[in-house]
Amino acid sequence: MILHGYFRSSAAWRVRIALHLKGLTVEHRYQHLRKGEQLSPGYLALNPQGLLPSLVLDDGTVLTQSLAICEYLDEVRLEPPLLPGDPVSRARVRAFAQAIACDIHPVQNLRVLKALQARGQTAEDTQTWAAEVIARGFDALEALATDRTGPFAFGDRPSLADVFLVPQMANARRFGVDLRWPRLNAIEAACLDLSAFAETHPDRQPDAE
Ligand SMILES: N[C@@H](CCC(=O)N[C@@H](CS)C(=O)NCC(=O)O)C(=O)O
Repeated sequence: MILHGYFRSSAAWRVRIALHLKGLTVEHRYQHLRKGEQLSPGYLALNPQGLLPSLVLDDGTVLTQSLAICEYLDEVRLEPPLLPGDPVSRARVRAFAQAIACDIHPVQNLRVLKALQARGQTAEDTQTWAAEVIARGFDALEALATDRTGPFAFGDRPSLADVFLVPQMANARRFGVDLRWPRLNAIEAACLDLSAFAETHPDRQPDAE
């Protein structure tokens, strides 16, 4: 398989973590977001959204959207599971991951910040707004993570909730958010003790700048 990513893409980092947890190795190809390589004709032919990540399967099938990719990996490689067994817990883990993927992360996207700046917002305004969205989202995540029975967001092993949270916390730092959420901080620390999270960290990627 081939993973198209970029060291700083938090959506690509989610997939790197899931692959590592599943013990799967892939070839990595890099699209430099600041140089606009995600919008090159070659990449758009793979992913018409022009977003990272994309995962190309061995038969050439292209999968897009990090949540869909992570769930695909969870379905084809059952161990260790990234979703709990019972339906209510599964829904809660998915809700946590989707709060990040659908509600918190999208507004820090390069194209969104650029579009706002093209409409007259200063870089400082857009950064401040992005940081506010993250902080409001993290208030909710801290409240959603109340029934922890282990070191991770939901239980004693990492789930999709953790896979999505850790990259978002790195984004929060980049946007200058003061990380004042004790449960989220404890979850992140537990995750970063695992090689699946530590070795896939943006700073440790070959394309890191
Ligand atoms: N919902 C998508 C979001 C993907 C996404 O926003 N990727 C960012 C990098 S983290 C990107 O490619 N941005 C390029 C751009 O804004 O042009 C997913 O989860 O895969």
